[in-house]
Amino acid sequence: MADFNNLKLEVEGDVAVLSITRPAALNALNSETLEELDVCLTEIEARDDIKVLILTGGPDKKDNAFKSFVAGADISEMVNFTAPEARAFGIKASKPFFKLMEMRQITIAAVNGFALGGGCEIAMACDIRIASDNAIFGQPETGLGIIPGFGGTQRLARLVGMGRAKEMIFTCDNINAEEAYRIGLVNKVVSTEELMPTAKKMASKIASKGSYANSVAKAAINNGYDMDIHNAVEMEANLFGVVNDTHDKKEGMGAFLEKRSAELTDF
Ligand code: CO8
Repeated sequence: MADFNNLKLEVEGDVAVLSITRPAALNALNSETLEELDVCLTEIEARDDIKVLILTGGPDKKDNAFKSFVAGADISEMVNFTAPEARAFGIKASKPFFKLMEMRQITIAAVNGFALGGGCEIAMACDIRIASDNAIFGQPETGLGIIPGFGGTQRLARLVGMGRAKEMIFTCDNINAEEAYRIGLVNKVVSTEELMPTAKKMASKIASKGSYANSVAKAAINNGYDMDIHNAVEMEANLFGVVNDTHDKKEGMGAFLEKRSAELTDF
């Protein structure tokens, strides 16, 4: 793996934990971090040994406590952007963001503090979100005279519905983890201490299932979301055909019928 200034990757069995580590700026996303994320996620996707990826925020500079997931895009970098530079920055971000959404590994955001602006947006690009009870979500962009530009105007409405997305974006009000759970922005809320154990437990459970089947199910969910239901179900039938021609299908069903545990290996 390449060396990174703003990322830390730890692999335990078939689960990887990727931490964004810019303690001087509460893990805010600058160009370098976005470029590193793109390289790192590309490398992870090529690895057969990593089945599930957990994305989280590294510790704060002051007391080494976990205070921020990602406090947004880097305001000090964006402040002097021209329109073409801002557009290029958005496109630079869209590559790793789409990778999190579309890579064959299942992605879990373990949100351990501030998830503001680009931080809320990168969490939303992941398949699943688990929050610690001190997490804070928000889209403060219009208060800065900009709009959410890392997919927030699109992904937030898809996750929580248009009314709540508009309220969060227009008021810039932050919401706590319980409210994020209530509106469907996060899947689960746990104590700070339980955050990583819970994320790792869910990751291990996912990794124990058919990894190829999970990656095909992920593609089916993503691709079908914006299709009309007839085309979407036809696309699902086509992918169902594909997963019927695998080792894991024979092994998974064979093991059930023979009353033994399955050895699922396709990815
Ligand atoms: N960018 C740059 N630096 C930051 C950011 C950020 N987003 N957030 C925090 N920092 C820095 C602070 O400047 C400070 O640096 P220093 O110690 O050198 O003064 C350090 O991190 C610690 O921050 P604070 O002292 O402010 O910590 P507090 O605990 O007092 O406050 C907050 C924490 C509430 C999170 C506060 O830091 C804050 O409000 N941060 C900004 C949050 C924000 O507005 N985020 C949205 C940014 S805009 C965005 O994300 C747009 C995404 C789409 C872009 C599309 C482009 C095409």
